[in-house]
Amino acid sequence: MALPFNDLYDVRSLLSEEECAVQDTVARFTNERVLPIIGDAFDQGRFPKELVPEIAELGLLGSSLPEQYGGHGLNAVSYGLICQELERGDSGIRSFVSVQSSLCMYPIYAYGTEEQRMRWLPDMAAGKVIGCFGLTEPHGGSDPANMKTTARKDGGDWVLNGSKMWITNGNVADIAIVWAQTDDGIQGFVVEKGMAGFAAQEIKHKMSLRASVTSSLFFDNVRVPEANRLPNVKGLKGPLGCLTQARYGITWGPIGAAIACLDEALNYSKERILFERPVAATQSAQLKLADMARRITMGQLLVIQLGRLKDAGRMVPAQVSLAKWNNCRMAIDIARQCRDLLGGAGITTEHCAIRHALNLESVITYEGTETVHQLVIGRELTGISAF
Ligand code: TGC
Ligand code: FAD
Repeated sequence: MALPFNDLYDVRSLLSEEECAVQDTVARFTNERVLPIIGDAFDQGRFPKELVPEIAELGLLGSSLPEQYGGHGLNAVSYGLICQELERGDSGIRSFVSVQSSLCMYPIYAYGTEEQRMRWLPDMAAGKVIGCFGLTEPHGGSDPANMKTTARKDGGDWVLNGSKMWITNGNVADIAIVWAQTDDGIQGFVVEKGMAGFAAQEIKHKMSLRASVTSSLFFDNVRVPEANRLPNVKGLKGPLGCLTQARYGITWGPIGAAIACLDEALNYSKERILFERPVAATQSAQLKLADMARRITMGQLLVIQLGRLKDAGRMVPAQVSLAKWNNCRMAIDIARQCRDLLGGAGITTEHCAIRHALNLESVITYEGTETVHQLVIGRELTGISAF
């Protein structure tokens, strides 16, 4: 019997029953609810917000958190599988879940008070409150230590000034987790929509992540009460700790995108007859397809081990960097090659390859560019920081 094209090494057999059930549930959601609409949403530059209640209903928002906060206590491998199956649909849908779960619910859970957890997390898990995460600033996202947004203590409040750029969910968010420089180092604040002086402006003309909202945020003397400061972390390790959670999910996501592209290219090249034989019967097409399957398989083995390390409490950020770098590079190369195998047909969003290839331009850039992750590994090996 032929091996399944999307699991040559039977990685599925390494999953528990619960992990398989999570994967199957999200796969069904992607097949039935995402794939039928996502090409049009991408064309129209529209985030399909109508999917949010169903995503929440399936328990995909903050899925790793304990139940009293609306989560389901899922393990890291299950969270990875959620990201993979969603990104098989579209990176924008996975992005929405990554930001809500890893970049917004996680810091409230990890750095917030019990009161703050109860105030926001259950509604966020239910999709009633949407979050965004403001770290990147216009003058240079790779170097967040050079942060210009400030928060100044004024009586019982904090006053925020500055701006953030490239913020996923910015214009659909009810709250923003905003990182700002204080006299006591970088701190996190929950800024609420409607607070005077706080504005979001959607970034237009994107050729990537078109089914996702990306915004600039502006803070002009925004008065934020002390009750909205996340008190349990100070310094860059606060936002970087959130990035480790989100980057972990992103190590899995692009595998889904790559599988979707390979699936499409396999079907197309078996049916496309040129020079009196299917394109799939040529050696050069088979070399390309075999190489894609090889790289997907390596990516799958990388993340299952990464997930097991995370679940054992042994994962370190450099391991996440290696997998983020490897799997984003693997997926964008595969998406581009699949686009090529489809010829002219590959340039329209009737097929998924070009949409995934364009989306992956963002995925390989956000959450640390490929270069940043390469330099993290370089520092790990040499002990010398080359940033
Ligand atoms: P360094 O100054 O050495 O360290 C500062 C403190 O942070 C700790 N730390 C980490 N903690 C947790 N996770 C990590 N990955 C961490 N990396 C460092 C570190 O131990 C130290 O702690 P302490 O206690 O000693 O103070 O910082 P560094 O030299 O390691 O950082 C340099 C660099 C370039 C790696 C870092 O600045 C970086 O990662 N830059 C890239 C910025 C980035 O990724 N931005 C992403 C913005 S969010 C986003 O893109 C969302 S997209 C979402 C979507 O739509 O899916
Ligand atoms: P820069 O940091 O200016 O980098 C420019 C180039 O310089 C890159 O090629 C980079 O690799 C290279 N470079 C950087 N440092 C070095 C070095 N030391 N040596 C050699 N080369 C180097 N941010 C958020 O805070 N929240 C979000 O929700 C969010 N969502 C995003 C959604 C999208 C669609 C996109 C595109 C970005 C999003 N970002 C978000 C921002 C993202 O994290 C940044 O774009 C990213 O960190 C890179 O920052 P930059 O764009 O300012 O590029």
